[in-house]
Amino acid sequence: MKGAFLTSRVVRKGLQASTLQARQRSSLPEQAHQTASLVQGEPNYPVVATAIPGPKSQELMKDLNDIQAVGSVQFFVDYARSLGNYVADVDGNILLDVYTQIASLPLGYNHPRLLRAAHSPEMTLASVNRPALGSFPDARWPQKLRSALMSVAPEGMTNVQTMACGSCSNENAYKAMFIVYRNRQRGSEDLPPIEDQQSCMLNRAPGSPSLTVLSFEHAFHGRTLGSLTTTRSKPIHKVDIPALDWPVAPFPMYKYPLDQFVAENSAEDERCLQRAEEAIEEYNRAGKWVAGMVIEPIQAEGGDNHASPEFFQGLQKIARKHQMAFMIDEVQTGCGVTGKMWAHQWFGLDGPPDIVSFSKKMLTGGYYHTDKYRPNAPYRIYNTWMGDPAKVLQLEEVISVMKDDKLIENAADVGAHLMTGLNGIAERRPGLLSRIRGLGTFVAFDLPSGGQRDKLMAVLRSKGVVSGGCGDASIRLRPSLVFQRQHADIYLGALESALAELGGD
Ligand code: PSZ
Repeated sequence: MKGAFLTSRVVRKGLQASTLQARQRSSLPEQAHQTASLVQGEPNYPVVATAIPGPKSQELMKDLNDIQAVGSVQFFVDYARSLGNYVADVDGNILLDVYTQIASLPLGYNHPRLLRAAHSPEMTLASVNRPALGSFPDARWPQKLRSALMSVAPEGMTNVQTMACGSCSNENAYKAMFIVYRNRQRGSEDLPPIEDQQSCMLNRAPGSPSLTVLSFEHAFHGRTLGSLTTTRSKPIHKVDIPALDWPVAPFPMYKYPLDQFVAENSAEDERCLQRAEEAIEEYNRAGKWVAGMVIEPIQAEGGDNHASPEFFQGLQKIARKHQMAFMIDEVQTGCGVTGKMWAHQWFGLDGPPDIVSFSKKMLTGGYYHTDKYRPNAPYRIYNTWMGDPAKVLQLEEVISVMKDDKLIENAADVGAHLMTGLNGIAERRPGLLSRIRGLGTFVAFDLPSGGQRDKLMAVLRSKGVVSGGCGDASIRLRPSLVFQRQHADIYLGALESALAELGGD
């Protein structure tokens, strides 16, 4: 408890200083009406004291550069002074964070309930004694899985496997697909015959079969070798890295506003469904059997591309018809941000998907699956840690805060507020913002060019807002679940003034 007190005192002390600076330096109007912040003591608005990255960040970049590549580092963070929706940097800037560590902070920074949970005796034990979960779990592990992960499992998904990160969750889920597919092809759940066991040691068929996974254009499923084959968002992720010959289908690209292009967008769904089925049939004919398909409910890294419930229902039917797994990657869309715990719950699917992977805001990686995808022998899906109980303890607290503070309802409400605000800006500044799209706070919009998008993000940062880009010319919002209307208003104000600076060029 002493530790908890110290940590929160550090956070409070930092914020007192920041509030003073805010009075002196903020160029943004103070919000007249604030609803009570979901994270007590949070700053009221951003403070920009230096260029970003500031001199201290630049110094640290030089230091780090001696040891590793720093090309992707934006600035160095002062985690002790960050709170709620505000990230503090080492140069005294306090920034409204609508990107939140690549969409991975469920409750913002230093949430008091997470700080308290961090000092519980069971968290201390879990942190000091990290188990090899597949072999030596703690007595409370089944109950912890139930109270954290299974309490929010998608309907009908009876199993969960924890993993370390999003990429390795997907990677292992693909393995589960292949095991089930081969068992079905052989018509047996027994261990594979000796011929298979010998040939797999040479990476040859039949033991190493040419099974495949269908993924979609613009998809992002991770960067490890198998998951990277299914990633198709940007060349920089893939170039020079060997990839497997696996099928691809187009993801629908809709015309906006959606209500004006109903017929065109529905034809686009049909086209993509047809192409998906053609790709599956083509690969099956060539003996590169398609064991499953993987898809994001909303493509995130690839440009925040949304598709209709009908499209996903159609895919589920195709997967059933071809006896392959239907897997949804909820690494970025999960944990309540879309206004439902899982984004695919918007789609009215006919029963559960076969596999749903998660990570980011869920704090632990992993995947839910139906009974059918349980491996038929020990050690087929396995590694040293297979997740981390400390992260599951944190998640238990996150889920409890989500319920107490109605954070999923909050995401739906703030998301609607954001969409109204963005549409208003688009009307006032025609030709600048387009394709405004979102579910809950999972919101994005486009600029006329990638160059203007990058410039807008830089201007936003100079006004104290950290945002993220995706796709060719999109800006996306990925705030945490404690992002409220007052934060949305600050964001919208900063956006409008940044757009005025950009002008019409
Ligand atoms: O550049 C990167 O490596 C990034 S930027 C954002 C992500 C990765 N997202 C990770 C991600 C995801 O959005 C989806 C839908 N599926 C899988 C992943 C991979 O998760 P990690 O990064 O935990 O391996």
